[in-house]
Amino acid sequence: MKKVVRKALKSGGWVSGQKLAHMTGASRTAVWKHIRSLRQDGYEISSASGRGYRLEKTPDHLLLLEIQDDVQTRLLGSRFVIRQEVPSTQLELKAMAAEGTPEGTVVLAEHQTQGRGRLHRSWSTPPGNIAMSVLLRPEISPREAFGLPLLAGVAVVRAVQAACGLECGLKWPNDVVCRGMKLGGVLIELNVDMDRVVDLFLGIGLNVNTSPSGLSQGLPFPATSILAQSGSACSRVSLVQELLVQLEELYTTFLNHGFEPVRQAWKEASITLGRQVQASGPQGQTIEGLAEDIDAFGALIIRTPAGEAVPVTSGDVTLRPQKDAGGQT
Ligand code: BTX
Repeated sequence: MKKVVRKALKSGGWVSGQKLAHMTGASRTAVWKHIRSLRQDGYEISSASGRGYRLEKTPDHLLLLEIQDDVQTRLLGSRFVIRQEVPSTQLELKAMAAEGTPEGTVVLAEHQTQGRGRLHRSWSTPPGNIAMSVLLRPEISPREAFGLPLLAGVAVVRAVQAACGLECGLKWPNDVVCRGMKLGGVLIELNVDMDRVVDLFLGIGLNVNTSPSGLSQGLPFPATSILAQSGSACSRVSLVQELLVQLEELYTTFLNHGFEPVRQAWKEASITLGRQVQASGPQGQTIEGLAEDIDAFGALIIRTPAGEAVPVTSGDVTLRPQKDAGGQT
């Protein structure tokens, strides 16, 4: 019933208490209780005698009702769990997977106390961020799963563009970068059995409505947020919904047609290819050269000055400054 009241108010304008009572089949006292509960959730609702109620503002909280309501996906979001604070949404989802939660389960948290990055690094989650983990169970080998972080990076770039109107790009493998600063990142962790993936935990961290001063200081790579870049807040609910749509579309393509279409999409979103880069090689050696391509599994191919094409499969790359410093770095 609360959902009906919220939907009626979201359609805009004044809605009388009598009409809401009629729509919900409840008493006007019950309607008033739902209004009070919505206000407690952060909805700003005006009331005026003779006119009824009017929704003034939807909160920027990750509310289950809001996210579930218009979500346009079939698989992703089969179950939503939204927490105020967890150590890490990845750890939360892993515990749920061990208990048999279905594929497509999404865990979101307003705050993480031990947010995880790649290579045992940490990820900070200041207020206004998105911290989300999604459970997938693709029938693939761990080697094929190598392409999934790149796939997720493309989904983030597309969703940020569609929901917030902001252009960003991908630094290999999956740093989401806007004007040379890190906007978000992707972490994939696997449970594997006999060379097959059993559970794939896809984590996305994204700085959305975080004020620039709220972003952690002293990071080796400058950080930014959608708010800082576009100058206006972006609805995290819409962004989460769009992220799930983009992820599901790319994931379906990947399952049906393999990595190649995703590879092409990643190349379009890349700010790495065509740049002089430095990376760590398989034996820990430093590789410098031109970021030429990504291969059929997503490894970065660096063409060294000696003309050798070296595939890089892990670690980070550093982009060398461009001669004309005007573009994205
Ligand atoms: P990464 O290893 O590429 O990036 C981690 C590095 O990024 C850190 O060492 C730090 O320098 C920097 N950093 C930390 N926090 C931020 C931030 N908020 N904005 C910009 N830079 C930052 C990227 O790892 C993968 C991040 C995945 C995070 C998600 S959140 C939901 C899920 N749960 C969880 O614990 N991790 C994932």
